[in-house]
Amino acid sequence: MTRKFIVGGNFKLNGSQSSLKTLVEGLNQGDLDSNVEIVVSPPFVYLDQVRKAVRKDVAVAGQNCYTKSSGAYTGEVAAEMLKDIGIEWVILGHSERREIFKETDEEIGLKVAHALKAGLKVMACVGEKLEEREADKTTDVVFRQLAAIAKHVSDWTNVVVAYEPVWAIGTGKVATPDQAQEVHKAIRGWLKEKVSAEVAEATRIMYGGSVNGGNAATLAREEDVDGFLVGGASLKPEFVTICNAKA
Ligand code: G2H
Repeated sequence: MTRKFIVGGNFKLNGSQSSLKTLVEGLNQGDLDSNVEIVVSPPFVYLDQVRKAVRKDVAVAGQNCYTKSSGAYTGEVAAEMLKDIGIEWVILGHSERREIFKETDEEIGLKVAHALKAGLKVMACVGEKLEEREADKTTDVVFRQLAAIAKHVSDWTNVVVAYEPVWAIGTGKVATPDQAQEVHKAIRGWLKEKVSAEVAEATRIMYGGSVNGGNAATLAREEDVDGFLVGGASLKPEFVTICNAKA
């Protein structure tokens, strides 16, 4: 089975109307590999602007959403609202949400459940911290995070797993291709054991953490690396190089 390569641009808390206009124009003019699925994720307030302006073969993702559809939850955004404005994807469980905003495994599982129910596709993020890797706990942590997500998923068609080692995020310290492959293979093994061989074979596992135009092609050669979730470099022209890394 061939898994379609997927590249996400997670703009995080960056951008303005004017800078995103320029960025989208760059993408629209870029020579993008048509065999790659591309998704960009600007901050909420720019989702509509980006969705309307970006080429139709590039999808748009929210960077988060809540576990409820509506109500007295000041400051939150519902999956249904993202759907309502034509957004197809959402990133959930990013380590910045886990660390800075104290989202728990349980809460992330509930968010995944709700987003899928609302009809969004989900990039579900997992990844270990440096001290956890050094204590040889990488797979313990990643499997624990995966289990909390998998508990709420009955159909994996609309789920992509993003493995993002926290020590590699925004640090310039990218995982080596071997390090990435080792964990991606372990994740696929976990899916095979805990879900099914079919789901393990079909589910895409993206790598995230300091991916750039210089290291993407080498990482993309690894058997179980099915794409990238890109932060800093997605705001730069080299994002096009990363999208084409598999070509
Ligand atoms: C990891 C990644 C994007 P960066 O968070 O999700 O960010 O590429 O800046 O390390």
